[in-house]
Amino acid sequence: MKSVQPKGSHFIDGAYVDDTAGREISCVYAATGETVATLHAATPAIVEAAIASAERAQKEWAALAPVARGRVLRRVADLLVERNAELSELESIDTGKPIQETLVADATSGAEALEYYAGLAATLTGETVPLGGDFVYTIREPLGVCLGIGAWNYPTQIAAWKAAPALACGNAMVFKPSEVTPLCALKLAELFIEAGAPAGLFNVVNGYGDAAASMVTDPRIAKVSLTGSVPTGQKVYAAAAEGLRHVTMELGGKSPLIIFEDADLENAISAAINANFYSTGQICSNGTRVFVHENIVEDFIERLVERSRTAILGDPLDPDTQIGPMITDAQRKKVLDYIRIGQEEGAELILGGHAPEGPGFFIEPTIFRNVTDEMTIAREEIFGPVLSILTFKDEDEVVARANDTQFGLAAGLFTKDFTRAHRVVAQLQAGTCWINEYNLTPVEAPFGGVKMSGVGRENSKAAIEHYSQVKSVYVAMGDVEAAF
Ligand code: TXE
Repeated sequence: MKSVQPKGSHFIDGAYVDDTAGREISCVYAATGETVATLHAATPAIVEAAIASAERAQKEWAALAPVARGRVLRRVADLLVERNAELSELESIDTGKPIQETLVADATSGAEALEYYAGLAATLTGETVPLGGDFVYTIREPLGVCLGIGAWNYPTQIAAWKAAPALACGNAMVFKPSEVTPLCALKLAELFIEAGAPAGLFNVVNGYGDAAASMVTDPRIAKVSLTGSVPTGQKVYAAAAEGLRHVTMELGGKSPLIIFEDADLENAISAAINANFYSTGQICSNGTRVFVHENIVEDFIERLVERSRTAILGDPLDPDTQIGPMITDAQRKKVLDYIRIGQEEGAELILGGHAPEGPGFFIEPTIFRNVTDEMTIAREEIFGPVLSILTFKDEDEVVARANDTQFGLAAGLFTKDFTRAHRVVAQLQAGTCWINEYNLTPVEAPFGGVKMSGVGRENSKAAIEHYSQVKSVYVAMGDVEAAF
């Protein structure tokens, strides 16, 4: 494996920096278990430098004409597209995701976010409110320095999805990647400088949860946007509340995918595969509870298993590989535990379920049938390649069961009956729904959760509301009346 050791553990004020007093962070290639880079977690001095430089850069950035800010974001988008091959390889090494996925889903998705918000930057204006003589105008202002905290499944995409709207609104960002995938955001930070952004506008601070926690409560941080698990979300939300900071929380899910009797079966199976095995199942919006109408379940299972058997597991850097390893050995153990619990609770394992021999943190694509609503594998987020099939008889029943979860990130359904599709979607408790598709998240559409899956929305114009605030200015055109 070629060296992917960065020139420093953090990227602050336009340059790589390090402080070897920080606790070690080992970057492990999940396909072999070999260490490919070693970094040091941020010390208080690193955190201080990052926030201070972001605070300086934010003032300079916010003073630019919005179109000039957009131009910088656009250049970053172009650089991401130009360097896609190199960045995708790094993403595959950082996460273990197959190169055939990373080439189309990571730097490219980040580029789309930057391109979208580059265009939007110059359109962000206030409004004039006539009052019959007097009037009010509003100014859309940045919040200041925003803190982004990332998960390990999409390190480039998460950093770009957070930075693009934040920066378009005139904020600066300090980004803390997951300690498991610290490499990709550093590259994004380099590209911001290459594109002409002021030093400090997008700083990357690597470290564990405590480094992020110390920034959440820093008085100079105006907003916190986290992608991660529900327990971390609860902690970060509570800590941010102390200073009444703005928050966006993109958390976990246990989303339903409902296959009605009249569905196009092959399309529904393709969606179930994408909704469970893409990125080795490590996607928050995955449709892991697959509800199939009882009249078609046997045909559905036969074809699903037949197709899933052909999945090619292997080296993520091999273009033929379709399924990579789990992110870490700990995550693999956690998923294998869920597979064991599923069997113990009476679900029928019909495909996979094992960790193949050899190096790396692989798990076979796994399918359970005869899963019931109260089973652990139907209630908890597994975050691995484990698909559960549940059956249903009628629409009202499946809607109630689909909603019977603490989560509400996403939901999907397959039917040819469009009246039913819209009727069901209207009742589903989920932030994002798909009709006859699954897991497509274009930047043009809002993305986020309801219930325990989150607060706020990423992407689209909706994210602007979460990275800016409105000042209302009353203008009097006449004399001031007073009682005495
Ligand atoms: O997430 P964490 P982890 C789920 C998935 C997985 C589990 C754990 O089920 O098995 O979460 O993954 C930082 N204050 N998801 O450990 O712990 C942490 O350093 C501030 C779902 O990666 O939530 C990391 O950068 N920050 C998810 C980030 O929070 C803290 C995607 C997320 O860490 C902190 C990934 C604290 N007190 C995992 N503690 C999804 N749904 O998208 C930790 N962090």
